[in-house]
Amino acid sequence: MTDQYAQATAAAEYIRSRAALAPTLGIILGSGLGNFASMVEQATTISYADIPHFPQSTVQGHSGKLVLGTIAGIGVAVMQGRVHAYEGYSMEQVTFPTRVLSLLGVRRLIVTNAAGGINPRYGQGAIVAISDHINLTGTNAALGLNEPRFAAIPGAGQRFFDMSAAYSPTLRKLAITEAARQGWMLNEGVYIAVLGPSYETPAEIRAFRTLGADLVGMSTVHEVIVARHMGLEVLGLSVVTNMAAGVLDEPIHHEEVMEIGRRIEGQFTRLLAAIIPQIAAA
Ligand code: R1P
Ligand code: CYT
Repeated sequence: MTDQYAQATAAAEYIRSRAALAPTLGIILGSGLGNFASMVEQATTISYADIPHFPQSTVQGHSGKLVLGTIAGIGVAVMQGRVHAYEGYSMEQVTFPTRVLSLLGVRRLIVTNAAGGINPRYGQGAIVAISDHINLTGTNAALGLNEPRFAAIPGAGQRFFDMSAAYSPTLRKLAITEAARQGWMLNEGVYIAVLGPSYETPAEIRAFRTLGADLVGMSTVHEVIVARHMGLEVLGLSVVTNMAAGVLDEPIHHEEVMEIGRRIEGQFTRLLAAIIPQIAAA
């Protein structure tokens, strides 16, 4: 087994050598949502390929760049794209960037994704705050020897850790209030994660609805599990890029997923830009 802590420390040291600024807020941008990174001021952009041990994004719509700088004066580390287990990466590789963000000083994390809408009340293009998740990927991000040195706050970094408020109710409420202020309703929903890369079948989606899921995707839960292991506070936002299989009688394409991500960019950017200073102050 690799020494993930040593590797993450080396990656964080390399990033610090390139960017003086210490981020306190991390943002992981999902499929088609990468353009948000252009909001970063005083930006230093680092390719994942240049960072020691960092996994490479192989999926379209995930450009594979880490952007460090400020938004509204807050130090941020924005990941333009993520890696997924279905790309063939191990749990250690999938969670590596989240571990590195924490070592850089990130204590709050906004995870975003493109998701299929299971809840028929959602429309295509809806932004939904994740209230909880169901990890149906068949594996767990914290697999392997426990590494207490990853604790970001006292008491974190334990072998067994609580997931009962994994998606911070405080941060969620703040996002819901801000959306209402901007004149729209931010719904909450449960995200179910599958391994992928095949999209779900209509029978699976019917089953997931029965299980209590509102959204489906192939990411996020691993990042959130290690974030909670380290004691980071998490806000999760999904963009409903398509209705899930069988909800509408239409096939699902990744092109459409990316296209819808780009289409809601304005609304997504306005929400994030407004909540970032509030999250930093919360
Ligand atoms: C499928 O279109 C891709 O969209 C979602 C799925 O997880 C999958 O990777 O992307 P993100 O979750 O990375 O946003
Ligand atoms: N859509 C998506 N399933 C979907 O239907 N973006 C991920 C997974």
